[in-house]
Order: sequence, then C-alpha cells, then structure tokens
Amino acid sequence: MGGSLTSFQSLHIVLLGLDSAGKTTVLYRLKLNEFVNTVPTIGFNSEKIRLSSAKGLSVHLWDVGGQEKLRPLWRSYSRGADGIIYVVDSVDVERLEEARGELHKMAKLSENQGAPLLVIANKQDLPRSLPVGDVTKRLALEELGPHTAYHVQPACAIIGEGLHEGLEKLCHMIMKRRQSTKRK
Ligand code: G3D
Ligand code: MG
Repeated sequence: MGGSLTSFQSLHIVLLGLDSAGKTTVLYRLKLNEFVNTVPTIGFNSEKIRLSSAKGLSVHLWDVGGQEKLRPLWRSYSRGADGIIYVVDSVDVERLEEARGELHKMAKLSENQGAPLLVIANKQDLPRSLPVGDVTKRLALEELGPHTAYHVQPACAIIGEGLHEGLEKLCHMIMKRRQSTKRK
C-alpha cells in the first residue's frame, strides 16, 4: 500500500472553522451533492465519502461544531487526522481575525503539526466576499511554517462549487506527505 492512491484507503479528515462558516453545508454538499438546510451543529456530524476521481479512496469527514464552547473539542477530533479542512466565511471580515487565532492555536498543537491544510474561502457567491489572496493574508498562512502544506480554495458551498477540487488537492497533499515520511 503505502503512499500511492491504492484501493481501500480511508483518510481521516476533520472539518473545522467558526460557527456559521459553512462546514455542515460543505459536508452534505460533498456527501449528497445537494443543498441541505442546516441547523447549528451541536457536537458533530460524520460522513464517509467516496472520491470519484481516485478509485477506492474514501474520506471520513468529521464536522465539529464551531461555537466557542465547542472549540475545545477540536483538539480531540483533529488528533491524528490525516488532513484538516478549515472553512472560513469570506464575507465576515471582522471574524477572520478570530478565525486566524483559532486556526493558529490548533496548528500549534503538536498532534496536528504537519497535517496538510485545506482552507475553504467560502461564500464566494456573495458580493462583498474577499478574494482568496486577501483571505490567505488575513489568516497569516505563511506563518504556519514550512512543515504545513496548505491550499486555499475559493468555494461556494451552497452550490458545491470548488469543493471537490479542494478535497482532491488535500488528498494529494496527504499522499505526498505519506510518501515523504515513508522515505525518511
Ligand atoms: P457551520 O456548520 O459552519 O456552522 P452552516 O455553517 O453550514 O450551518 O452554514 C451557515 C449558514 O451559511 C447557512 O445559512 C448556510 O446556508 C450559509 N452558507 C453556507 N455556505 C454558503 C455559501 O457558499 N454561500 C452563501 N451565500 N451562504 C452559505 P443560514 O441562513 O441557514 O444561517
Ligand atoms: Mg454546522
């Protein structure tokens, strides 16, 4: 097996982000390919998804509630994760700073160091959404250090635009990391 995209692998990926960023919408768009009217997540939602592009590869996505009182749970759900999806609301400029703080806090936990990161710059359909370049800067992603591979994907979760593309990039980063740790 090892680092290549062989059959029957399941990747453990967690979906994190502030409340109302669009995590649950992302999850059900990927799973069901349809819009699901969400309610604020208490605890977590979890789904297994098969990737159409990479045969036999499935991802197990954990959508953890983003309200402040639930954020301490992020740590236990993301422990040992193969990859992290961090969803941000590209319109909510004020809370991007809070989003940056939570992201960096989590990335510093030793358990997560080096887990590839997909940032979903969500709600790009809205007129005042920040472009990905601005989102990247405001989240200070370059400060994450050389061991964390990341990709910032513009997306609109309600129609699903950008989600599969982003997920494939994440899986690719995960496989690359597996190959390089195997070599060491
Ligand atoms: P969360 O799981 O991160 O807390 P949700 O977020 O998935 O529950 O989404 C929060 C709200 O944002 C929902 O609206 C949802 O429909 C909306 N949303 C999610 N993605 C997008 C997007 O790409 N564009 C737009 N315009 N809205 C989006 P409500 O009205 O139910 O609060
Ligand atoms: Mg939710």
